[in-house]
Amino acid sequence: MPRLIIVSNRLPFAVENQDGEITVRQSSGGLVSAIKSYIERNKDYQQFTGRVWIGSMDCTEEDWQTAVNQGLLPEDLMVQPIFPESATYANFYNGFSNSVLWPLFHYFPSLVEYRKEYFKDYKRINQQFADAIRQAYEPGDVIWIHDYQLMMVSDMLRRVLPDATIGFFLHIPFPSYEIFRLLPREWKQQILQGVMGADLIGFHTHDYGQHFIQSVKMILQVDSQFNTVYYGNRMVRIDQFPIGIDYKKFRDACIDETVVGICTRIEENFYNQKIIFSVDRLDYTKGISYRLNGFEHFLENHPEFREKIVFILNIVPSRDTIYSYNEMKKSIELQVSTINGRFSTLQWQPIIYRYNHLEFEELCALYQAADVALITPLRDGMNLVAKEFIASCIDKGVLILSELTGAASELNEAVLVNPTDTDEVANAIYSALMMPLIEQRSRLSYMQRRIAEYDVQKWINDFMDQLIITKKDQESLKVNILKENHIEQIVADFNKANKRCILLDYDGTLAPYQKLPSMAAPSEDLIQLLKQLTQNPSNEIVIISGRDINTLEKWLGKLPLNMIAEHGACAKYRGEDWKEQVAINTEWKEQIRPLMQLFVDRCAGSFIEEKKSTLAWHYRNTNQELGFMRSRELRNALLQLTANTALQVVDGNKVLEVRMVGVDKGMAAVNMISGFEPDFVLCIGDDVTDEDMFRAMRDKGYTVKIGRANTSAQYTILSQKDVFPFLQRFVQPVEQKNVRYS
Ligand code: GDG
Repeated sequence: MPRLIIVSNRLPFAVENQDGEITVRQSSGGLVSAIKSYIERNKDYQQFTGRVWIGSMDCTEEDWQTAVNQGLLPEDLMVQPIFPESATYANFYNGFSNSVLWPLFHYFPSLVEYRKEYFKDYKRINQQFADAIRQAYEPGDVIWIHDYQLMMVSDMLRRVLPDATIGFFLHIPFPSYEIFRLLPREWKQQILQGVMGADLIGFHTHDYGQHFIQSVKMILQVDSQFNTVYYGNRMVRIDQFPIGIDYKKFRDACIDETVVGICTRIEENFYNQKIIFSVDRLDYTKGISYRLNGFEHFLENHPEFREKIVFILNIVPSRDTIYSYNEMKKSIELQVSTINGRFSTLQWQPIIYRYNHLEFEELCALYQAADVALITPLRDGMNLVAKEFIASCIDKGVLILSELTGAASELNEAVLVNPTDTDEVANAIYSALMMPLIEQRSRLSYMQRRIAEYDVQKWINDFMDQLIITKKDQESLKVNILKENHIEQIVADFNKANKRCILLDYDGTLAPYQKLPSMAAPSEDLIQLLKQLTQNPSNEIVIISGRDINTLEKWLGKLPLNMIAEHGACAKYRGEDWKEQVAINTEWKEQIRPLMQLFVDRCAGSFIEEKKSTLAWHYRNTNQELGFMRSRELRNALLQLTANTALQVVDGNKVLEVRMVGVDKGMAAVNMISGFEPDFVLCIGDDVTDEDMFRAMRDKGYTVKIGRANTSAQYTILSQKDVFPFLQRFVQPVEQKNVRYS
């Protein structure tokens, strides 16, 4: 049975040395809270035989060893510390992680410090993590890497452990492509490549996942289907897993003696006053200054509430070695004292401000005592405090929550606000204070049910289940490279057969792609090969292409071939005339052509190819990045335009093609071969449009895909160059076989 290797920047506790006395302190924070409760609750859980937690330690190796020797470390998991060199770590942590990724991913691009040494050391520390994981790794282990500090570890590991099961979870938002693309080219490419080393990539919300997929498509130029990205020879899944809390722990705290005791004291202290509460790490993303503005505005608008409310604002020290965080702390403190100075009376002060870490019991007591939780970050991946508050409410409590948190998408019954809108925040405080108890309870019960249902156990189990499923799906999608023994079998079957049918796509299969479609005329060698194949009357060779009739006639018309043009719209049997296979309606072209023309104008080098039944926009010959970007835009526009019509948008190899539904290579191939009754079928193709043919032919014969990509074909040939030698294996003297002429 496998072990679970959890990897996070920090281990879930700190080792401190005070005058030679070593102590171990639990750390707080969303990630740590979640995984610690999972481990506590799953002591006997049988899915994994063991748990290893790898993370960095901010202490000397000697102090660590002392803590180990004194038995101060948790027994329920193996911990493997990493001791990074301090200057490198500072560039990695304060630098790249917290002065580049953190501000950018939280939509504060102006705070980003683009310094090369930060990126260099980010990579270095990520490599140190990858090396440590590799050392700890045993075959079969499941590796789960967490958060923005370790975005390059998955790929570094994948290079040395190609078959490992790796999951990655991002705890902060993934920003929209327009924000992410601000990173220098090399950084953004390597970060995305880094994350794509994982098998399953998890985000808190659907939006973050979509943003990530969009960036991967634009920057790494790969394609996706729903939540699946095909990257190199691997299938990577992207999904949403909104992190939950340990609901039971917070419910149990509601009846815990110590907690109830503290709660009672708070309530007595603020007798006759409503309590508004907030707790946040010190961070600009938490929007504390806007929150204070909103509160001040509320006090201005509602003098009747003076002396009747108190706002307990608890800020937890964080990243205080970063200069800007210290400046922010000073500015918050100034704002608090300005508001207090302005509204306090001899017996009342509106804001109780604290800058400290709370014990768990005190935190729970404050959640319970609060009438209103005011949680208004400018951005937050999820925000666990909101969920913890809801879980702690017994018979009262209103949550005012920023709509810019991940939690807002689950907690619809909260009073949702835009944190920068001072009026809205002030009004929300007023309506929360005035909300009838019955409404409070009704809203709470909806939210509590949801949080209880998808708690931290569910979150982790869900992620693990999806990771295992992804791994299995990858296995079933692995391409099956056509090897010599397969070729021998295929050739043997060919030789045994009385009637053989070989269906061949043209571009990318028989001929390599060229800058312009008109440049892909067949070489003399190819003509000779086709001639030889067609010499044997037992062979029916079918060229099945998206090309128009004229081009196929011009290039191949003199050979005794069967041909299918325009993906099946027209067909011609050997020696006969071309026939339209479906009634072709072309009125739709008038709607589509102007849109495609717009993209021709906007993307130099792209052009429209008009065939009888289809319109295609080619972008092979454009600037790679621009062409890809425009192709995504055009694809979206075409999909919108053709929604609920009989038209289909085919996303081919550097081409977007619009055609009528029902015209595809699958149907065309079936129709064509039905007349031949072959006892041997081989079809070869490279493009998305050939997939229809592969699906239709899979149970009729051999199917071969050119190029490494996800396919329904049975076999894969990696390079177009290898098609020619493969086809030569089917050339044989006519009299060698027991030929039956048709
Ligand atoms: C990141 C993302 C995402 C806080 N102060 C004290 C204390 N805490 C505990 C809370 C809560 C956790 O720390 C904070 O979680 P958040 O979710 O609010 O924020 P981050 O730490 O920034 O977490 C965030 C999270 O990862 C999980 O994916 O939600 O968006 O930024 O559990 O209770 N606990 C104690 N004393 C404190 O003073 N005991």
